[in-house]
Amino acid sequence: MLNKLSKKLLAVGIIVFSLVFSSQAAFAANVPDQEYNDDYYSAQKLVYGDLAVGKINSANDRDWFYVETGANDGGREMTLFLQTKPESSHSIFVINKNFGEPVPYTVLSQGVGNPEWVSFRVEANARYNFIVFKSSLTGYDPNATYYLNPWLF
Ligand SMILES: [Ca+2]
Repeated sequence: MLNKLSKKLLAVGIIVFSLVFSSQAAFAANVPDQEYNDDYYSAQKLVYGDLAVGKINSANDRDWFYVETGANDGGREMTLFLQTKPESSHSIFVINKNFGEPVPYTVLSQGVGNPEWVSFRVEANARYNFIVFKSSLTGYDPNATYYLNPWLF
């Protein structure tokens, strides 16, 4: 039986989950991982609020996604959330800007061997690349689904 605190935490969790996965921009969509998307040039485009849904099919698989910021987005905060199965946290992700410039970010939530929720400040008219791949620290399940969600505040 749930005590009062657990119920409260559960309620907060459900609200956060709903915010992350449903109250995004009206045009947000699910974007399935489509091979081949293993490099900069084959990266799949996302808009804020989209939910990329995919699998790391092999140890060498890379899934590239990107978003482009607009002219008025400079100084805004982007969050990037990567969810994998807790028992097989098989994916890590890196974030870079344009053709590979590093992006300093703050870890909001730490997963197994990798951050799962980060935030960073964006520049206007820039391309941010997100690369999901197998962690070298953990095993992975080629059938496990990951969810990747960029959001701009
Ligand atoms: Ca891929």
